[in-house]
Amino acid sequence: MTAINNTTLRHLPPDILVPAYERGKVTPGIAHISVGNFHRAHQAVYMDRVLARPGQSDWGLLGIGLMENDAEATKARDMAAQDCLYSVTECAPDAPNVVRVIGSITEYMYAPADRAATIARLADPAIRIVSMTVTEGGYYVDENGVFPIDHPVIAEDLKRDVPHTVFGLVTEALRRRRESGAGPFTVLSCDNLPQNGHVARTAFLTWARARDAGLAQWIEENVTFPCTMVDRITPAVHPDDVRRLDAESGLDDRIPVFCEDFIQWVVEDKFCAGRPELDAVGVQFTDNVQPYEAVKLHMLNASHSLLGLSGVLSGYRIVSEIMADLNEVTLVEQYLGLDAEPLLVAPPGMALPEYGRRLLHRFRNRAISDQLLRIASDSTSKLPMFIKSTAMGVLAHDRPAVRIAFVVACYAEYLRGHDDQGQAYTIVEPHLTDEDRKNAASPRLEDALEMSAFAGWELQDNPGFVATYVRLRQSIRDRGTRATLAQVIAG
Ligand code: CS2
Repeated sequence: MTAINNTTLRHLPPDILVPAYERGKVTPGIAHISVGNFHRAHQAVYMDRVLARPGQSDWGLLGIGLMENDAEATKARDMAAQDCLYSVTECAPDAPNVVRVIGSITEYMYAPADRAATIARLADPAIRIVSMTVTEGGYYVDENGVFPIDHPVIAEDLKRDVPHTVFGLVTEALRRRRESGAGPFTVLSCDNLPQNGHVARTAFLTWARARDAGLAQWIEENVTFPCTMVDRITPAVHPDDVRRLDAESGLDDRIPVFCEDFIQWVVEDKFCAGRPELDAVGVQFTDNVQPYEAVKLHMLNASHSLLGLSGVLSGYRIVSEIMADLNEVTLVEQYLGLDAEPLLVAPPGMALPEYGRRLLHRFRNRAISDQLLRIASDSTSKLPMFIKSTAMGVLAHDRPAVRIAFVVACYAEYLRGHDDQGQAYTIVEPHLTDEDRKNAASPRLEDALEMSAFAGWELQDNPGFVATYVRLRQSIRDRGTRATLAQVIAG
C-alpha cells in the first residue's frame, strides 16, 4: 500500500488519477469552512478540475476545521500527514469505480488550535471567496427567517473578543479587511437549505449588527452571498469503509471518501471579488437558483428523508437495499408525483417526472452503499428544509396528506432509538431540545406536533391531518412500520 503525500504523488498505481497541475504553484484563493466528506467529494473535485486550467493557480482551497472535537483534530493531523491529498472513489452503478487523488486543498487549518491566526488568514487579500458547509441547522435562522442573537450559543460567542462560531470568524475577518483596505470576499453557502445565500446573509448581517453597526453596513454594501444548489450523494466513511477503499485502491489513505458518479452545482453569479472559471468545468451559473434548489431539496432530499426515517424503523440500513422494497419505492413515487411535483416549477430544460426517475436510479446504485442512518441524522434541522413547504402546500390545497402524516409519524417514532425488531441505533440529533424529547415521548401523540422541527407548519390547525398522523403513528406502534406503509400506499 502506498501512502499519499507530495513525494509519492507521481508514483501511485497507474489506474489512479492524479492532479494534472503542479501543486507547488497553487495558492489558496478560497477558504472553505468545515471540510466534510461532501465538500471533499464535491466542491474540491470541481476545484481540482479548475486548477488544471491555465491561469487558475491562485484559486486553491484553504480548508478550515471549525468544530472543537477529537474527530476534527484527527482530521487536521491526517490532512497534514498527507499534504492535504486524499482519494475520492467515484462509484457508477454499472461501471468500475474511478479513484482520483484530489489536490485542490493545499492548506488546512484547525481553527480551535489558533482562532486569531485563522481570522488573520481569512483577512489575507488573496482569499476572495469564503465558502462553507456548516449543515442545515448551522445557520440558526428560525422558521420566521430570524437569526436568534439570544440563542445561548450565539449570545455566548457574541461576548468573546475572539469568537468561535463561523459568524464570528468571518465577521472579524471582514472587519480586518475593511480596516486594511483589502476589500470584501464572497460568502458562499454550500448547504442544503432553501435560498441558502439569503439565509447566510441574514445570519452574518444580524451577527455583525450585534457587534458593530458600521461594519454591518459595510458588509451589507460590499459582500455578496450567492445562492447555490449542490448535489452529490456522499456516504459517511466508517473505519470499515477506510479499509475497503484502501484495499481496492492500493493506497494507504487515512481519509478517503466515496460517492456516486453524479455531480451537480448550480450557482448564482454574484461574486464581489472575482471567481474561478467554474463554468468551464461543468458548474451551471444562473441568475435564479431558486427553481433548481427547490426541485433538489423537495424531491431528492425529501425522498431521502422518507426512506431514511421509514427505512430505519423497518430495519433497513442501506439505501440500495431499501430500493428493493416495492412499497418503499411506491411511497417515494407517490410522494414525488402526487405531493411534491405539483407544487414545483421545473427549471429550464428539466422535466420533473424524468428528474424523479433519475433519482430512483441514483438511489439504486449498489456501488455506494449509502447509509439510511446518515440520511435520518439531524432530521430536526432537515425536515423543515426538505418537507415543510410540500406539507404546507398539500394541506393548503386540501389534498390527501397521508404521506406527510406518515413521515411526521416516522420521525417521532425514529427518535425512540430502536427499530421495529428492537434493534437499537444511535440517534444523531444535535438540534433536538429537551422540550422536543419530552414531546416526542409524550403518551398524547399529538404533542409531537409541537416539536421544533414542525414550528410554523401549522399542522395542529388541521384536525384531519392530526387524526391521520395519530392513526399512523399508533399503527406503527401496534402493527409495525412495514404494515403501516402498506396502508399508506394503498391510500
Ligand atoms: C441527504 C443529503 O443528508 C441528507 O439528508 O439527503 O446528504 C444528500 O445525500 C445530498 O444532499 C445529495 O446531494
